[in-house]
Amino acid sequence: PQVRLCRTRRPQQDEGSMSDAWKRMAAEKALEDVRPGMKLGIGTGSTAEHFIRALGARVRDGLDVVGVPTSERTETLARSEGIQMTTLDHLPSLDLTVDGADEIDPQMNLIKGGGGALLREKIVAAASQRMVVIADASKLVPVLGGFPLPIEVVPFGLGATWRAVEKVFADLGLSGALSLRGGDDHPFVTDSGHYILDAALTEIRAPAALAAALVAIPGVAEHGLFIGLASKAYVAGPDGVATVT
Ligand code: ABF
Repeated sequence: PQVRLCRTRRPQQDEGSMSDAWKRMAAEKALEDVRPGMKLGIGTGSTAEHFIRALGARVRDGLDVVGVPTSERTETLARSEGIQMTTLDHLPSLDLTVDGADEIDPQMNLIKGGGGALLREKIVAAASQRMVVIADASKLVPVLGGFPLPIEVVPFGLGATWRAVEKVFADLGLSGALSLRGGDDHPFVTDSGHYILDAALTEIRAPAALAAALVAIPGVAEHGLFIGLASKAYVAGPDGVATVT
């Protein structure tokens, strides 16, 4: 990937809010990719929420776009911002999806799903001609896996799916603990009624092989490895917003 730095103003806030200021800078940069009449996939998470607010301001100034949300909370925020929203049933093909990420590697493979919306995020990204990632610089990593990999699973047969996932890790020489997000008593439930297993793997050296093995497990609805889906990333840090292509 090529990195182009375009220097913009540096955030003046204290260290604690720098990351949020960078997220906002990356989100606002992505508005440059939005054209009138576009059909947009709209991501989930705090960076995506900056994008939704910035897009809402443009819409109220007359920009004509229609969005498809990647989560119910994104839909609620986007509608409150005045953005026209629809579904993939009405618009099965989108021009552009703008979404955040938990990790971005040098090949622009991603880990997503820390926010629990990975299944809808992947469906929407896959229905889009282009996916642009927006992130602060902490999300750039040399190798994926420092962030626990989210795996969205069907509640039925959880024990068997859990064991099958562990077998995939063992077969691929990966070690790391699996945990049910939210815990046994109050598992986190996704917008699609699934659970999430978080896999603390440390390093994923062959993300494509792992992705293929995980989706072959019947109880796995999706996983948070996004391979070959993103075409560009705006990554903001102390030196401004870098464009990664
Ligand atoms: C979504 O939000 C997720 O795929 C990812 O897990 C998360 C990124 O969070 P944030 O933008 O809040 O850092 O994009």
